[in-house]
Order: sequence, then structure tokens, then C-alpha cells
Amino acid sequence: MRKRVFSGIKPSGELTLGNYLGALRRWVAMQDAYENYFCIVDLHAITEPQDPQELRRRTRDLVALYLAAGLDTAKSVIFVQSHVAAHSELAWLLNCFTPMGWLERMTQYKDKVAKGSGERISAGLFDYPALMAADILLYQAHLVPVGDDQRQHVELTRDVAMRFNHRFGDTFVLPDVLIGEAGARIMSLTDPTQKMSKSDVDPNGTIALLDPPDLVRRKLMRAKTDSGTEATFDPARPGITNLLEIYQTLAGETAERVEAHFAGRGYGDVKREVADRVIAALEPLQEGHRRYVDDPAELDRQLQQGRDRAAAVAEPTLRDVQEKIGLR
Ligand code: ATP
Ligand code: LTN
Repeated sequence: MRKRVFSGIKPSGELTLGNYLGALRRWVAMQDAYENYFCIVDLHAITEPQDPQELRRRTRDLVALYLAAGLDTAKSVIFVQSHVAAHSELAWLLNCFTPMGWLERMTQYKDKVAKGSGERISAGLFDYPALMAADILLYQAHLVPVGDDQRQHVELTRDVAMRFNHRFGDTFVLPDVLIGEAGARIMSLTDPTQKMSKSDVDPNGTIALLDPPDLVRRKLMRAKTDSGTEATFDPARPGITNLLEIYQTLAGETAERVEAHFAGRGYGDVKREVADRVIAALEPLQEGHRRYVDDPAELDRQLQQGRDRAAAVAEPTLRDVQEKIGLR
């Protein structure tokens, strides 16, 4: 039997190069070896304020981008989280088996609280990891490929599963996090100490997957770098290191070979070549995205099929949990 993979992206903004290199691109590369479930996690998106029209559009855009990037419905189930009610139901149940103290330690929550205004932080944002645990555990996933920022949430999922299994007997597969060696943490172009994030308010910090080529080039040429001159990986110079890492991931090279390639050349050269690589990588994505957006009926058909295939796996897990707890 093939191992199961589960992962998801929130329709909370325009998909960025960080989402692509840290998540989507890797899912495509590994989909042949596993039984895959790739979700558009709209219920996670609404833990922060969303405009309803935009949420609807972005959800469909994200499906189109999954398909355009090369996820293949013959190998992967692609679906929208809210279409399968078992996600909300299991999230509530897991809620009741997740200590508040575990949730309070989550750095994503702490970061978002630090940035946002206290009163407006929703209970959903605090509880976000219980829903994420439900996503993963419903499918008995063995592996969860994500960017570095999600490591802690997958570890919490594992702890919740362990706790539940201990109390009620074997119920959930314990998932492992899978993080890429390069590209797991792409940084903002305007502030390379912050991760590139699709809900960033500064559009110059991110490269959206649907940005036209001239805009991609402009943003990269203006990317913030330090005053050094040598193009080498150096934690003390996060700007140039980030650009080299983007290059490395797209070129599929080792860090040493990337440094050798740019030896004796200036930052301007690095920016130009990174822009060439990024533009070339985005072209087929944008083309595929256009094709699916022009054919809404095909997209609906794919989503209906995805929903049915996902529910067929999720519902039996939910029933098992309900029985063990004493709800049926
Ligand atoms: P938001 O800004 O709304 O919190 P986000 O850009 O962080 O969103 P998510 O939907 O939370 O995106 O993440 C989707 C996937 O992309 C996750 O696997 C996450 O780890 C990965 N990811 C997000 N940002 C980056 C990044 N800068 N570098 C690498 N991977 C990333
Ligand atoms: N929290 C994740 C998105 C997400 C996810 C999941 C990832 C929701 N459910 C299940 C992997 C598995 C994020 O990337 N912000």
C-alpha cells in the first residue's frame, strides 16, 4: 500500500513564490510515489477577515493553480476543505482533547497576535491547529509536506493523535512532517528577515504566481540586499542569501555550485538571473491557470469529484472517532 500524503494552502491572498517553492512544487514532484490529498483550506482562511467575493474567487484560483502546477487528479485528490463537513466536525471533537497550553505555544498564533489588534483576534485563529490536526488525521496521512513555518503545527497534530490513541486505542496514524532542504523558507524581498507571506500588505515584498514578467523582474531587481559584494550564502546577509536560495531551488543545484556560478560577479547579475529563472518557472503556471479559469464547468466537475473521493475516506474516520468517544 502507498503511503498517504496530506497538505493544504489557505485561499487568504494571492499565491506567492514562497508557497510554490515551499509547498506546491514539491507536492507535484512527489505525487507519483504516494496516495495524495491536496486541499484548499478555506476554513483556515476565515480565521482572519476575508472578503466573501474574494474568498470565492481565490478558492477557485487556487484549484486552477494546483492543476496548472501539475497536480494530476489521477494521482491526487484535490478538494475544498469546507465541501467535506467531516473537517469541521472532527475539529470540534479534537478541540475537546487539545490542551489550551499547547495552543498557546504556537508561534504562528503568537506572531499574528503580535501583528494584529487584540480584540479582533478570533477564537478560530487560536484554535487553528485543532482544525489542521483534523485535516491530517481524517485521512490517516503518514506524511505532511509543508514549509518550515508549519513544522510546529504538524508536531502538535502528532501529539494530539498520540494522546487520543493512548486514551481510546489505536485510532490515528501518527503523521510525520516533510520539509524540503532548499526553498522551505523564502523571505520577503523588502524585509528579508520576514517570511514571504501572501497576506503581506506590501506587494513589493512578495512575488505572486500570477504577476506578469515585467513586474516580477522589477520586484527582484529592487529586492533589498545589504552593502556586501560577494554572492555567497551567509546568514548575516539575509537579502542575498534569499535570492541565492530562490535560484538554487529553481535550478536544482547545490549551494556550492550556485556560489561557484556567481563567483566574482555582482548582486545585479544575481538579481537578473534569478528573475530569468522565476519568470521561466511561472510561465507554464500562468498559462495553465488561464486555461482552467476559462472553463468553469470543468473546474466544478473536478471539485465535485474531489469532494466525493475525499469524503469517502474522511467519513469512516469520523465515525470511528464518534464511536470511541461515545457519541454513537
Ligand atoms: P498567510 O500569509 O495568509 O498566513 P502563507 O503565505 O503563509 O499565508 P499558507 O497558506 O499559510 O501561506 O501556506 C501554504 C504552504 O506554503 C505551507 O506549506 C507553508 O509552509 C508554505 N509557505 C508559506 N510561506 C512560505 C515561504 N515564505 N517559504 C516557503 N514555504 C512557505
Ligand atoms: N496551516 C497550513 C495550511 C494547512 C495545512 C493543513 C497544511 C491547513 N491544514 C493540513 C498541511 C496539512 C498553512 O500552511 N498555513
